[in-house]
Amino acid sequence: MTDTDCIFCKIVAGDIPSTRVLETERVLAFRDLYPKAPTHVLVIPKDHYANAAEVAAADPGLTGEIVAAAGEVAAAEGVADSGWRLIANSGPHSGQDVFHVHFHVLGGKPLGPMVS
Ligand code: IU
Repeated sequence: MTDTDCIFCKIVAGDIPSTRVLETERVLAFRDLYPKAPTHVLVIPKDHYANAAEVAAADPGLTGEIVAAAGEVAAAEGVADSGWRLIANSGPHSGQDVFHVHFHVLGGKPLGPMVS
């Protein structure tokens, strides 16, 4: 499932470059282009889903693979022990900019309050 207008689908296809840090059959993790923390990696399903609820409803197993991949990324980045955050924005109030579901893996510094 691909959306031809979706920038993250183009990253999955390799049509737009990214710095990949982990890849499985169904999941890709790559560095955020504008990092908000020393570790800032986006974990996405290769198939196109708009948001976390949509992928969870369609394929709970895939959602588990994404979260597991996020944990592997955190370990590989060396932030598993110091702590890290997993965020998936959904919709306008959350500030979601890209409508291909992505889980932000953030860490490497104290992250402060979750909502400001
Ligand atoms: P958001 O949750 O939809 O607001 O997050 C989108 C993220 O995607 C944001 O942190 C951007 O910096 C990031 N990003 C990227 O890494 N590469 C891109 O080509 C684009 C956005 I467009």
